[in-house]
Amino acid sequence: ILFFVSIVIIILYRLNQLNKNAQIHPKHIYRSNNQEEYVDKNGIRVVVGHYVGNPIHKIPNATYDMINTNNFDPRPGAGKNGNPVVIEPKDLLKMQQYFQINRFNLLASDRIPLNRSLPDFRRKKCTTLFEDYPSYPKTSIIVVFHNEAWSTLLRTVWSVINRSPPELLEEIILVDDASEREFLRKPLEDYISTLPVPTKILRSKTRIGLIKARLKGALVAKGPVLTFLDAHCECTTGWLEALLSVIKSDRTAVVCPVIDIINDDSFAYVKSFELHWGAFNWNLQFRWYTLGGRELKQRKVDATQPFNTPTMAGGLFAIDRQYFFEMGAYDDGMNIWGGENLEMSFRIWQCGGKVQIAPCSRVGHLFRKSSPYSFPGGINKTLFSNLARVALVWMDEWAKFYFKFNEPAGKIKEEQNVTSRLELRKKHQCKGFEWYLDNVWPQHFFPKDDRFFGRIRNLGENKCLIKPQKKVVSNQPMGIAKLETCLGDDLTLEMFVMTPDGFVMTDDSICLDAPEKVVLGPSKVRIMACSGYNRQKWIYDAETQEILHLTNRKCLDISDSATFTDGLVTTNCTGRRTQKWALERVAWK
Ligand code: UD2
Ligand code: MN
Repeated sequence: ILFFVSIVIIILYRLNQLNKNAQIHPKHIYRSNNQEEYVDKNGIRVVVGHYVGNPIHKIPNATYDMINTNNFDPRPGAGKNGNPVVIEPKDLLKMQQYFQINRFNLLASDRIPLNRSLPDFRRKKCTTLFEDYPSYPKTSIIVVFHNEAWSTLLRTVWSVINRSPPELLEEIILVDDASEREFLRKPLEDYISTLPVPTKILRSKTRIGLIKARLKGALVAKGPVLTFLDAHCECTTGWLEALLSVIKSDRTAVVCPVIDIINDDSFAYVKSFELHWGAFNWNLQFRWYTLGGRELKQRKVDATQPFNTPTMAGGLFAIDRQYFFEMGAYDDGMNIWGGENLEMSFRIWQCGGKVQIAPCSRVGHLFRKSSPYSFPGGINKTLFSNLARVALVWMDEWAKFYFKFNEPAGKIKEEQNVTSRLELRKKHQCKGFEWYLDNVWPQHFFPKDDRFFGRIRNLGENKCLIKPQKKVVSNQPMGIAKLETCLGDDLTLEMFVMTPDGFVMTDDSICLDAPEKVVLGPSKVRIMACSGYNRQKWIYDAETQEILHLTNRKCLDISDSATFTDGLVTTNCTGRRTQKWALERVAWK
């Protein structure tokens, strides 16, 4: 009897387990904020996630074998035409184990053939614009990697080979930044020796980071143009011609493709939003924001022409090789990851070049929610040192602004030796950061002398306008304009800028916004993506202390509706106390 009871218990237990596994939804682990990290006995950094909402499901670590073996196992047709890959319920647990290794769905990636087809999202006109491509300069493709997966790395390489005119490919240079995986050594060397385009691997024995790794590649490159890609990209038809054509006509242009999205869960190739350019927030984090007015206008005339962008994302761009070195290549005082994209963007713009996006060039990039590798020296120290260097060399007095609101960077700024970079800036007689803000990014939200910067306090309630916290698409928060108890001096949540045009803006390019026309009653005021339209223009009357909407001519006020607590409205100006505001300047220089 005992025997049978045990058997029944075991069967029930197994069924229960299977059932649990089947219920695991692929989205669960990576959305988890409950992650543990440790270094295992082989010195490999492992991340363990927990299923959200169900602590019973602890995900087993990726095993040593999973991490160190090449598990590439292509299935015909998987991911075809950029379609998502579906993992059967029975493999979901395994999938989550593999996910930890590179922080993307490695199991899905390993099932997609290296030469999968992709959709062509270009405008029709793009297909006829580059027929003179044989006259374009040739390029070396440079891909740096650290512990990249076989399938993503080689799909990057094959997408280059399959979708670039061979006449334009000088060579492919892979730079291995001290990867630990066995399959990235001899097996990779053997594999690339069979490729139809000359391909070489450079190795760094020690971890030098992506900036120095790219420099290493650039130094041996023979092509007149350097084209950089991350190690998990997929290029689509026409991508290279559209980049090289810009450089052919202007050697001082640094050109980026439109970056589409390879989904980290499904590996679907997803079209990205077109009307974006690259900029950055007060913490010097790269951000996509809505295109500036001048560029929008230009797009309406011809949406296939390259347009200016204040900064580049960093990973995907082409540049004339001689120009790259003439202009100071990269700052080799920067380590591991981060900041080099802003450094190069500021430098190129301030020293007479331009950074552009070529809309006929589309390349997919695998965007991840977290970084899979270690940061020797610590992630914060590394990143803040790199950003401190950017600020010290290129941002003039706005460096003070950055350091004031980013203390960890401020603390290590003295350790940075940027003498040679400052000399470079002098040698090229580069313009200042103010010129850059005024001319390259007039829509910026940095505190120039011509505008108010500080706290906006309501005198009726003695509370301050606050930046909404909810993040929506493209990382721009938005929401109903609200007041909070006013905080200390250095709290960026309460800092606003009022531009001479009347925009009340804050970090992340969000603006105070109300309807242009109001017939009856109060109308809600929101804080949302700056659009440049009149609905976001305000007038501050220092005498009456009212904040007046430019077009609806009503006053900014606190709603007295019970269902709309603390939300702001525009309503008829009556002179009541809640319509009075103090603009309190905050000093930062
Ligand atoms: C973005 C850029 C990336 C770089 C970075 C800031 C895009 C699409 N990507 O982050 O190119 O500019 O911002 O620095 O614009 N790598 C190394 N050694 C290291 C770390 C990374 O070789 O120590 C490689 C890595 O394998 C990858 C590339 O550098 O091929 C970029 O790293 P990432 O993919 O983690 O950066 P990403 O896309 O988050
Ligand atoms: Mn990347």
